[in-house]
Amino acid sequence: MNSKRKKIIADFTQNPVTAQAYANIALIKYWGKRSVELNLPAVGSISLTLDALKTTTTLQFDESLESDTLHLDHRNVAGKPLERITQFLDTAVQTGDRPKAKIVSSNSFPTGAGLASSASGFAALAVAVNEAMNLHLTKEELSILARQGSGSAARSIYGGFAEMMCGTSLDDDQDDFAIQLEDESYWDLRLLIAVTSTDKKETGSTEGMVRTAKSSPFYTGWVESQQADLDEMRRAIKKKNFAKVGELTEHSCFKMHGLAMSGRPPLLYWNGATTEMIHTIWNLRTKGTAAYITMDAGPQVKVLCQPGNSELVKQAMLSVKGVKQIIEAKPGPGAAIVTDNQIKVKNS
Ligand code: 2P0
Repeated sequence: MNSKRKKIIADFTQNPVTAQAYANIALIKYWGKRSVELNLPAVGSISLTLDALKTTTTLQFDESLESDTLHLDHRNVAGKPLERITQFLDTAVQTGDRPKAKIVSSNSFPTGAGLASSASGFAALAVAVNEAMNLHLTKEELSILARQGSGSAARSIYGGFAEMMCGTSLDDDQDDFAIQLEDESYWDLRLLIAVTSTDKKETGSTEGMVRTAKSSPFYTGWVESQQADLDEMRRAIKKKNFAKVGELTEHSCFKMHGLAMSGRPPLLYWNGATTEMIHTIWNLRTKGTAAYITMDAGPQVKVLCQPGNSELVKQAMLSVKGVKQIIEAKPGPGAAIVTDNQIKVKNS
């Protein structure tokens, strides 16, 4: 064990540490990796953190444990999800020779159905392990750590609008961190989420990204056109130009899904209700209501609108057959430690 590792292990607390983090919606999507091994994105992305999609995670290192344990949404979980967490903790602490951990986590929304539970999950875990192991990571370092768990998690370190930067190295991830563009109080917007299925998706994002990069003839165009979308979105957010933010959000979403559909075999994350919802929202827009669609690696439809239109948009969304639930979200806060029912925000 080298001296740094010794110090890290010597500093840890066996007390439980609780963190909260919120999922985010990518307005400019991340899809594709330049290194699968290091989980390095092929493109940058811009997101909005959402207050209604919360993960609460309690982490407790315990020298008497023989292996890590995971209790997720009131169930013991083993296999791949637990292996992913063990690997994440080993990376965070920089050694597998560490006290094992008990992790109890719950989501305020369906897990694994394209609602970005891995984003809030790994952001919460990054903040919790930082506290429990006294790693003293800055926000940018926390985002690098969260990214090693899941690419989108890097953005959930921050509240409001965040941008994930994309480096160029294939063996170094120091340029692949997220930054905050604007905090959660900057712009009062609504994101309405129509849950059209709570089934686990058949093809996860990682597998989907790898397949697309390997087999889509459009992949190079996707990567090359991303910078212009990022630049335009940053400007539109700065000007609070809602129509522009909405138009760019839809464009990035359909470009990503078109890309996924063009892989071999094709990847289609939508169901019937997803498609029906697209037409419903576009129809609403032709009648003068500014509302814009986005979707991730699942059949749920997310609609961006302004607060004054949210009730009207919600009613239109509820009229679509197959919609099980509408979740209404506002811009949410960044990941933080919870102490005595209070959120402790560390400035770094
Ligand atoms: C995003 N998605 O930007 C894109 C849009 C889904 C569609 O990031 O492989 O779970 O763990 O880095 O973060 C979902 O993928 O992928 C995702 P990994 P992640 O939000």
